[in-house]
Amino acid sequence: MKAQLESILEQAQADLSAVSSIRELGDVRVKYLGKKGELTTIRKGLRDVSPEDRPAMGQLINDTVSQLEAALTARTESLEQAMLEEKLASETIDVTMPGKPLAVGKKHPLNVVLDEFKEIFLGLGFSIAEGPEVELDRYNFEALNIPKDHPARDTQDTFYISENVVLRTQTSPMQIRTMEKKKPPIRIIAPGRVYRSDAVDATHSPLFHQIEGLVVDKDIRMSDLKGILELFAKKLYGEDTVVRFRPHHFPFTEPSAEMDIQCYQCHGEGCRLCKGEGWIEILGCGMVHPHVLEACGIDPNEYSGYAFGIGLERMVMGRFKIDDIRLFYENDVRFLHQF
Ligand code: 2U9
Repeated sequence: MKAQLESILEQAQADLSAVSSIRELGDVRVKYLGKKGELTTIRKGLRDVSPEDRPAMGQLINDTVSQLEAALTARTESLEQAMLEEKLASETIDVTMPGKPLAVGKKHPLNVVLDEFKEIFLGLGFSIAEGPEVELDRYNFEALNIPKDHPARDTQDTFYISENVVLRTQTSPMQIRTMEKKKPPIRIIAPGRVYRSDAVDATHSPLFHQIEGLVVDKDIRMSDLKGILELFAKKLYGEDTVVRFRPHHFPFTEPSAEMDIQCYQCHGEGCRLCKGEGWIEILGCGMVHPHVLEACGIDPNEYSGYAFGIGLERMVMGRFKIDDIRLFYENDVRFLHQF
């Protein structure tokens, strides 16, 4: 019996050194200590041993079982340790590997200039107005001194949603809404998308952006308008910028003007950028028409105001020498990454 137990223990130790997983280890345990395991069977055979030999035999079996249990525990630990080491080795991070390049976004060129514009006017005490892109005819036209039969409506190529609802053709309705709600002094800029049913080409798009400004207070004069726009031009185009004002006509301002800057490329000599003119048209402006003030419930005898409007795309195209307006809306990263 003693020899038999020794040989079982020897065999079990050999089996244990051959296992390579916790599952196989379980199989070894079952083979020797399970219900029908070899040691369990020997223990059952004790009942056939004579009573005087039984205690010594029992002791021998118990010692063998203990040794096997100890061997099983040791092997479990060594297997677990090996598995842990393998896992750690496979999960090691090589900190010297080059990182994956991160695609960093860039500000859209329209936003580059719009943000500079906002910065300048916020610094001058203006606030930013916002409003709907789908507008009532009343705000887009009527209140701006453009009645139903006015020829200016033809030039605006309006998208009509219904008879009295349009996609705004200018950002001016935001100023009308502000004047309706708020008493002067008013000092706002209104940047945003506008829509005109234009045929698409290198300089026309049915969606573009305008920035308009409006100041209404007591004693506002044309000289205030000229002063603020000259200051704006110098901040955006450089301190040595020269400006000029030419008379013009808009239904919503009287008198009206357009502001040019002397060409920043040829300094007035005439070149391709300014089409030989020496001057580049930048914006339209004027004193708010008394009809417009009246339409918003502001007494034109008490208050006066000035307004101006700029096409953002045109300004950005000149600044960055972009020759096709469509590039702004295609979101081609090769284009966007240049600004
Ligand atoms: C109110 C009263 C008057 C805004 C103005 C212009 C002149 C102008 C154009 C510039 C290029 C539009 O994008 S563009 O084609 N705009 O020339 N805009 S005065 O006048 C206003 C606005 C609001 C209540």
